[in-house]
Amino acid sequence: MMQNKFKSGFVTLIGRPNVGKSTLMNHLIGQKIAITSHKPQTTRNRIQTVYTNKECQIIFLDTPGIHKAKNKLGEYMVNVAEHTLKEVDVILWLVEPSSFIGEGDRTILEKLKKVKTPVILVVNKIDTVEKAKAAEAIEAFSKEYHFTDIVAVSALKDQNTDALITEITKLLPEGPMYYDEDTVTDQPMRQIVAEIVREKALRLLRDEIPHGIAVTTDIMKQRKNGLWDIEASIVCERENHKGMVIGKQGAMLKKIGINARKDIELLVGGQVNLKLWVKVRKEWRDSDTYLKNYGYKDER
Ligand SMILES: Nc1nc2c(ncn2[C@@H]2O[C@H](COP(=O)(O)OP(=O)(O)OP(=O)(O)O)[C@@H](O)[C@H]2O)c(=O)[nH]1
Ligand SMILES: [Mg+2]
Repeated sequence: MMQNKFKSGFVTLIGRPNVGKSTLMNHLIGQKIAITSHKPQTTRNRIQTVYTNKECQIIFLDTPGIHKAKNKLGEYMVNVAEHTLKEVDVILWLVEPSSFIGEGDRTILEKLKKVKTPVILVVNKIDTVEKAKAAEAIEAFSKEYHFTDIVAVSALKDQNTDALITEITKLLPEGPMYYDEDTVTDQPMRQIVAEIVREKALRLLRDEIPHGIAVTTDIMKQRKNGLWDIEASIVCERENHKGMVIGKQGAMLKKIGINARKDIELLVGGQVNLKLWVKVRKEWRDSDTYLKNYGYKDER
């Protein structure tokens, strides 16, 4: 009997903000690497993760939601997402289960029409609608583009995600294992730590502040007894935002720290002593220097 050859390749997840790209990627790889929240524009960088089974290795690229940029950070984010379209074997386009195709999705459609890469339409969040609604969405979208495949899933409830892996595998070329089978990500540890802190801030803070926040990991050292000493800074745009991040008698900052520490301990597999600082950097989202300092560098 002929042995099937091993397959491997790169797969990007793109779509409007908040459609569930990061949630889906985390579920596909079986571990939480990308941060998620109900606020749009959560992901700001390309997050690379690895899925491996007996037949194939898939390298997923989670990307920032494509939106109308309002500052240099936004431009950077959209650029990161669009850039991946040209460097992958398969594109997963995530959409909400709605038959209304808005301006945001139309913009993405135009971009997809310009590339030759196979596109799988992923209708996500099917747990939130009746089956008929999901079918209507599929019909509406399939009129607009010739998708290689269409898969309806619930990333959150992990519904039908196996089918998605099967469809992706069909489209991958023969190729080597790029990473050993235990690798889940090659994102630097310090970056994941900063992202965890940002996630907790995003989830706990009022709407106006989170978008203006950046987090850096300043110190990360392990003591001989195994304990990790970690210091991170939360950067915000205004003095009054700093006050809100700290909260009454430090209550908010404390909450962010407690939540973040739990996740970081799971990540490093040990005890963590986490210290958080809060800084103000006015208009950092429009400063090339600050963007670079906070890890939002131009890809290429
Ligand atoms: N009910 C339901 N909610 C979902 C599903 N997938 C994601 N969500 C929720 O949708 C919100 C956004 O999820 P994310 O994964 O952060 O979305 P994203 O597309 O990565 O967003 P950006 O990074 O901002 O572009 C979160 O509150 C998720 O819990 C799903 O299948 N069903
Ligand atoms: Mg995301």
